[in-house]
Amino acid sequence: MTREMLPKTSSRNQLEDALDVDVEDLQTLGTFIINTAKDEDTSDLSILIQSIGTSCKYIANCVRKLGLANGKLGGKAGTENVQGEEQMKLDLVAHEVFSRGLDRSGRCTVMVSEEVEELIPCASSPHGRYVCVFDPLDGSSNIDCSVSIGSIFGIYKATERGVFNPKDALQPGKDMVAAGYALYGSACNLVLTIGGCVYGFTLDSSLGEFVLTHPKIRVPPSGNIYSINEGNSKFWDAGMANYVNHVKNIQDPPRSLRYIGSMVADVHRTLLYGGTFSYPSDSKSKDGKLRTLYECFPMAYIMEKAGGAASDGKNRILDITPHHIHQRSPIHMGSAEDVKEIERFLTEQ
Ligand code: AHM
Ligand code: MG
Repeated sequence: MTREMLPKTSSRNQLEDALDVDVEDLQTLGTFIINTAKDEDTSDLSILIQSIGTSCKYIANCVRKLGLANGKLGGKAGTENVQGEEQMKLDLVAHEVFSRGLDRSGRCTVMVSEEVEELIPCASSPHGRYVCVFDPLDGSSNIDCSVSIGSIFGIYKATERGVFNPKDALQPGKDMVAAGYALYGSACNLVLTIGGCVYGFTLDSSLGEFVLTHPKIRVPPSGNIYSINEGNSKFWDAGMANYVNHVKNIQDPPRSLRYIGSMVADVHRTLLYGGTFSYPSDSKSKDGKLRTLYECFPMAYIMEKAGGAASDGKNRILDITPHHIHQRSPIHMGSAEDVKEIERFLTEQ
C-alpha cells in the first residue's frame, strides 16, 4: 500500500485538537515580529509592538466586559479632551493602558495621545529609539451601543537615542517606520505594517494570542463601496457633492454606502473589500474632523503599503508636515483608482 492510500483519520495532531487550531499554520504576533528583528534597532521595535499588542488585548477585554462592569467602564467620564469632545470612561482607561505600556517598554522617548493636550515625555531609557502617536480608543460615540471601535498607532524613529526631543513628534507621515490598528469588532483584529507588507492578526481568546490570519493584505484597485457621513452633505462643496452624486448613479455594478462612524471599522472594511472612506473638508470644518498625526497618518501609511492611496483631496496625506500635534486633515482613502477619481472631482471645480 502506498503512503497516499493509507486512511487518514485526522489531519490534526492531539495538541491541535486540544487547542482547536492548526498548529502547522500557527504564527502569533509575538513570533512574527521577533522574526522581523534583524538588529538592535528592529529588536527594540519588536519589543515596542509587543507592548502595543498587549495593550490592545487588555482593551479588547474591557470592551467585552463593558456592559457587565456595573457602569465602571461604560458611559461618560465627565471630562473633555483638548478638542472639547466629551471623554468616555473607556477612552481614559484605554489611554492609561496604552501610555503605561509604552512607557514601561522603555523603547520610546515621547508619545502623543488623542486624549492628552501636551506631548508625553517617556521615562528616560538607553533603549528609547522610537516615538509613538496613538488614538487609544477611536469611535467613542459607538462605545455604549456595542458597535465596533478601535485603537490606532503610528511609530517614528527618535532623532537621538534616549533623548526627549519635542520636534520628533512632528515628522511627516511618510517618515513613519510602522503603523497599525486594533479593531474591537465581531472579532478582534490587529493590522500591522513595519514598512513592508500589511499583515492582519485575529485574537484567539482561548490562547490569548493574536494569530496571523491575513498575510500580505492588498486593497483591491477599485471597489463598490463608498463611506462618508452624508448627514454633512449640506456643508459639502460642489466637488464633493458632484462626486457622491456620480457614484450613486453608477449602474454597473451599483455602488453601496456603508458608514459605521468608527474610522477603524470603516477603514478595515475598505482595506479588505475596496472602495473609499472619506472625511472631507466642508464649510463647517475646513480641515475635516480626523486628526492628522494619530488618525490620518497611520491609516494612510497602512493603505499605501497595501497598494491603496490616501489623499487630502489634492495631495498625498503622508506628505503633510504637521505643525501641531492635534491638527486635523480632510482625508479620502482606499482603492487607488477610486481615490484618484475623488481627487479629480475635488480639483475640477
Ligand atoms: P473620536 O476620535 O472622537 O472617536 O472621533 C473620530 C471618529 C472616527 O472614528 C469616525 O470616522 C468619525 O469620528 C465619525 O465622525 P462623525 O460622527 O462626524 O461622522
Ligand atoms: Mg479618534
